[in-house]
Amino acid sequence: MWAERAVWRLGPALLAAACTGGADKAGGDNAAVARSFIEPSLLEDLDPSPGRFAGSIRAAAAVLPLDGEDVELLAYNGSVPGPRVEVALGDQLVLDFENDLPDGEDWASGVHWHGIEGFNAADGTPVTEAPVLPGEHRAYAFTATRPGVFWYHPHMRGAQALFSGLYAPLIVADPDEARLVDDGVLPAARHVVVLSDTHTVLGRVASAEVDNAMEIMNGTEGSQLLVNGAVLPTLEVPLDGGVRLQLINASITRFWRLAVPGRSLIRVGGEGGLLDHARVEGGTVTGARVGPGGEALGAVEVPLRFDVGEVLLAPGERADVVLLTHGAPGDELALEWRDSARGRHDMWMEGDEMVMGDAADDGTRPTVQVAKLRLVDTGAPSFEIDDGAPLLEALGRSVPAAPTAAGPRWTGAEAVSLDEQMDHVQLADGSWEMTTWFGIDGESWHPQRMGAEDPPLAPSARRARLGETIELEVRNNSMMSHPYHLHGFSFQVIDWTLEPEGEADEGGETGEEEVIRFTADHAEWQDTVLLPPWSTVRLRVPLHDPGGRGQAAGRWMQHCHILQHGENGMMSELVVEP
Ligand SMILES: [Cu+2]
Repeated sequence: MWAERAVWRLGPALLAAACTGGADKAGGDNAAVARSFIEPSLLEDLDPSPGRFAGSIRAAAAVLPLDGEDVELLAYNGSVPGPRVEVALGDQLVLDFENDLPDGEDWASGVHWHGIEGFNAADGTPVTEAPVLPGEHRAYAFTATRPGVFWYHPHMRGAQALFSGLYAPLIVADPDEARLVDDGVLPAARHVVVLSDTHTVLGRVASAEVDNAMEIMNGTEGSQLLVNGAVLPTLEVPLDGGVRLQLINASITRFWRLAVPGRSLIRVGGEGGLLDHARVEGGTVTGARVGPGGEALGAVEVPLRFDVGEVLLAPGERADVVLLTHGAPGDELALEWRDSARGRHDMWMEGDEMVMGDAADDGTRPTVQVAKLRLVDTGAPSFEIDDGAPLLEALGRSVPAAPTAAGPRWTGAEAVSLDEQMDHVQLADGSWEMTTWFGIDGESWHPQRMGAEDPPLAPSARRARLGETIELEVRNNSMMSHPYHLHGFSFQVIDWTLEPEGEADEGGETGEEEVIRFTADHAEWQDTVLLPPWSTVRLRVPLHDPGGRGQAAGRWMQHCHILQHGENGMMSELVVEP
């Protein structure tokens, strides 16, 4: 089903000119001089008291070296990525954000703390606060209530802001991490690795705010693939040990399928902290065929869109992985970006009819080396880890399974539906114009576009109460992959359902054909989940209030993290009542 070339019939031919304008800004061969690996600098803690962290973050234009030239970027505290915030579980943070972005360029901003739970007033979106205008500042206060790899970025004009450099890591350490390192369960060497892309022309970042319907549909991918803001940096890693890489996909559109030839990236954690066991993922997954009446029809192996030992991160997703570094001093390992089919669209003629479907090179574009890992003898103790190695289990702990639903069940016909449409319309002068449309539950909504201080509620908003656990299905009602992100609350995936005939019955009822169901084989908290075309994911979302004072009540956004999709309407809200 993954290889099926679905098409969308658009009717009579368009002018050829309307068909050009793919979203890939250029080749992307990363043919640059290797630079040394620069880790995002640690944000200084201005509060000496234990359990509290106070920091200052300033967004401003900055001219920084990128790929051999000086480029005008936007940066937090003068660097891309911005400074990394590292705290312990339970720490209380106060982060003062100063907007020093260029005045007169519509850079109203704010900071969204991606993955942080339960502090609505600090969520940094157009439905939780008035924009921070250039010259203004705002303090965000929240508590780090879950360990994991998080990040922060603007939620206003996000596509252009992130393409220009505004993103940074936020790491919340598990209280037992030091012990796991001491016990040789995790390697001592750890690096934060922010993955992004951009496209610069004559020292300036290209626009990601385009009106080309095809580029809006596909999203903008930059030609320069950046690892911690650099093209092809070199990272020194300890010989015969392991290195832990905390990966964050901060790209506005690009999917990062990462590989190290000859080695496995072994996942030890991600968006919600460490796992019970280490996992080597990729390859195929076993699903259960289910007939229209719910009857079991046997097992089936389904290929994933990344191979064994690789990691696939859609925009907004994170992973915590370990790479073994056995070898000889001076050996270099390559970190590679590989393409992964995501339903990137193209248009072509069939007879006299214009059709749209997966681009011919969707998932097969050339591999790009994005970083080098040089083995250095540091005297570090040798280290081993393999698939299934106990992590939290080595401590007698485990990730608790999410409680079963004691609240709304939005499943089946009630599922949250991610919708997209591309069309061409004939104008009064007889010419044709392409249009794109994105929505949730059939409603296109984006609060910033309304220009209001207090944006009206999304027509597709869902309501629930604090303390309830929602059972929520999210359905990808399209032939393109979309990463779904929920603000404010972590969820666990219960199962996925694929509709192999999804393309054939577009607009038809679900439940009429055979489907393939995959049940999650481990418990894990996350806030972003990738939905392949014509698939449904079932989530459990406990609406807890970690601050304990009703601070988790409020308007929380849910949206596609391909930022142009979200900003063009694939966005909604979850309203949590106290
Ligand atoms: Cu999307």
